[in-house]
Amino acid sequence: MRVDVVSIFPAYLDALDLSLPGKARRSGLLDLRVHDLRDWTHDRHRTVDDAPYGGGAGMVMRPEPWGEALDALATDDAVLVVPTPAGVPFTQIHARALAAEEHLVVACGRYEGIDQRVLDHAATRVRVLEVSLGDYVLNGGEVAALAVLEAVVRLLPGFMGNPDSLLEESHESGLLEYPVYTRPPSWRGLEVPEVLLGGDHGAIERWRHTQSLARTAARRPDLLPPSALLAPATVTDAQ
Ligand code: 6GU
Repeated sequence: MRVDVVSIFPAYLDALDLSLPGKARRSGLLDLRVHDLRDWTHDRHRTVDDAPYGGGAGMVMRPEPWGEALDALATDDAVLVVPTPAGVPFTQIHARALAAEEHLVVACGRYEGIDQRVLDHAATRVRVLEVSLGDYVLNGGEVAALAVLEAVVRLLPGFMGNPDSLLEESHESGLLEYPVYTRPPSWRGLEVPEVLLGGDHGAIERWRHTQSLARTAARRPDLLPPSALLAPATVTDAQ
């Protein structure tokens, strides 16, 4: 997969050299390039922002550098990903869809956002996806781009050592993950649940499913399927 990231703080994206995405880059699974938006400015001060038409606080990113950057980077087959608190909530569904693409361009905005015409113009030519990480405000798209790219890259075929571990985690099943334990069996007076110490794999699977339902009901009832809402006794039993 080819990924181009455009930012006025390209050093934010240095973290992609670490850990698992770094491994994917070195192995050739991921061709990631980070670009400085100011390379597409032409004035002495390399200006990227200006005051908003209509007034109001903050600054807006000017369309010209963004237009030139996207002309240069976003080939017609690319998906343009724009992290913004005004986007649709980014989910595992998006991560899976993006992992199947050949080419992503990630446009990291700062200030109050990018002039809307940049996105409108890009949308005449490429698929545009404006995504938000959640209901809070970051100073710019860079940290969100790191999160989106990590979620996508770990799904690339051949990325995970053991692909089975992808199937069992939170959000792949539609429920939150059950609690996990390792040795020792007793620690600071706290015991590993008995069922996990026996070898009854059916009982373990049922216990884990019940725990997942209980956790999801307590923390994210919005994720529960309607069928789970009709069986509250199962959820209560698990706590
Ligand atoms: Cl994607 N961008 C910014 N700037 N803030 C956010 C966000 C994205 N998601 C949540 N807050």
